[in-house]
Amino acid sequence: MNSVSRRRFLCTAAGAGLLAVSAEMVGTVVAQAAPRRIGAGRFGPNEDWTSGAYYGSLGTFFADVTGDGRADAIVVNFDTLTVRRSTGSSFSPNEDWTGGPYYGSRGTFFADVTGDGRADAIVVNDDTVTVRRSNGSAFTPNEDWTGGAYYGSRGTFFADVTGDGRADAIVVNDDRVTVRRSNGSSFGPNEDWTGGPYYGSRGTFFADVTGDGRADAIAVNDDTVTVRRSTGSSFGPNEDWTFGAYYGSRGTFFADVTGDGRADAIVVNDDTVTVRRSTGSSFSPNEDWTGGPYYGSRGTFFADVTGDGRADAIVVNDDTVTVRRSV
Ligand SMILES: [Ca+2]
Ligand SMILES: [Ca+2]
Ligand SMILES: [Ca+2]
Ligand SMILES: [Ca+2]
Repeated sequence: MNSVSRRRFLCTAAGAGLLAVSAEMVGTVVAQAAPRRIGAGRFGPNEDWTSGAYYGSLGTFFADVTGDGRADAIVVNFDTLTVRRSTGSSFSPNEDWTGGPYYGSRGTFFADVTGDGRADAIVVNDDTVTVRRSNGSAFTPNEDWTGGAYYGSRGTFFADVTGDGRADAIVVNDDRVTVRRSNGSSFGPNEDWTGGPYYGSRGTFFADVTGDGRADAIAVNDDTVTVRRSTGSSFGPNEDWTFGAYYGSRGTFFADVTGDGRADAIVVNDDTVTVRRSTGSSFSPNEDWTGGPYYGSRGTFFADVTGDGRADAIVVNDDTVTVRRSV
């Protein structure tokens, strides 16, 4: 290690709060993780990623089912479930991942409940929650993960609220938010994480806005957006993160578009897409990221399809799927 890189490491270590580092310790550092590059703060030009229609009658989803860090494009139809892998600059040809119907009467979801880095396919039915694990090229046979009914009157969600890398099962009801932790092969017993009602009139979301690896609970109401941080075993007190109304007529989303590990708040309106960055304790002022209308007739999504750590903006229309990269 030359003196330049050594100085850089010492500087980084001091910045991280490690004040005394011996030369010997420095010498043992073989490689440091490259710092994430923070984006310029906009979505780039339109790119056609499918060159033709691609959407599902039961839903279109973007999640990394292959485990390479790039979100893939998934469509759910009555007869089967199809994946098109992200190459980083387009979606490759159709692959049948279930060889037959797979969807839930109360919803179909994609999240990594096993913790291997590949999003698994989850269906919620009236009587149970079923998981089919991703093996990287297909979804494996049905596994019953709840042994009984589990869904919320105000929504059912899958997000890692405990920070162990496995998405947990969350239901929102009128009186509370309940979590069942993933142990990698099933969901554990019910835990009350709010001790009372918590939901938003315009939507309830679970995303890691603080950057500690645990998804936090977010409620979007007419007058403001509130956050309750995950402590790993409950959601903490209410915090006002916008001090005023913030929601989109075409949707409100939480995804890390800047690449700092904290999910940002995104609203889609008829005229533009607006981002408010997470500071870790609030959402900062409005930024126009598209300079004009950008939404899909069949849905608008934010997911990292390029694999650089920043969520991109995806619109699904009748004729094609368009991506605008976070740049
Ligand atoms: Ca992928
Ligand atoms: Ca998995
Ligand atoms: Ca968090
Ligand atoms: Ca961010």
